[in-house]
Amino acid sequence: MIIKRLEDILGTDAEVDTPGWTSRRLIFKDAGMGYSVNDTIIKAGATLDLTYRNHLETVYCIEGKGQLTDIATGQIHQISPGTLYALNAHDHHVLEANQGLEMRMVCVFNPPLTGAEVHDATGAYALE
Ligand code: 9YT
Repeated sequence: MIIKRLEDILGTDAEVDTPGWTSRRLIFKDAGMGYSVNDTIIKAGATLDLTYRNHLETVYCIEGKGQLTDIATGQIHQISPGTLYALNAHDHHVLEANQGLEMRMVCVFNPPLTGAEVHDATGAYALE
């Protein structure tokens, strides 16, 4: 059994900070679970243009507000606590956090992240 607390990983290598987001990586590949789990802050006003071509991702919003654009259809979805989106088709999407309000998301990736990934120029993570 693995027990982790967010407070124990803050300030360690498992906390990955970028200009748009900070990802606190709770479960990653080493755990052998077949998926990874992050507690991710999307910074207020951030706009993320993402296509996880190598991963499937499910995202569950627990704090903050923003909007998600499905680039293929142009559909815009409002995201708020209790909203989940699952990128089941490697969907090209743009996530925007409202100005003045960060978002907090629980993010699950399959295959699992190794722990240190940051996005490449296309908004993807490499397949490790
Ligand atoms: C929601 C989203 O994809 N944010 C980018 C960061 C990523 N989810 C991560 O590594 O936690």
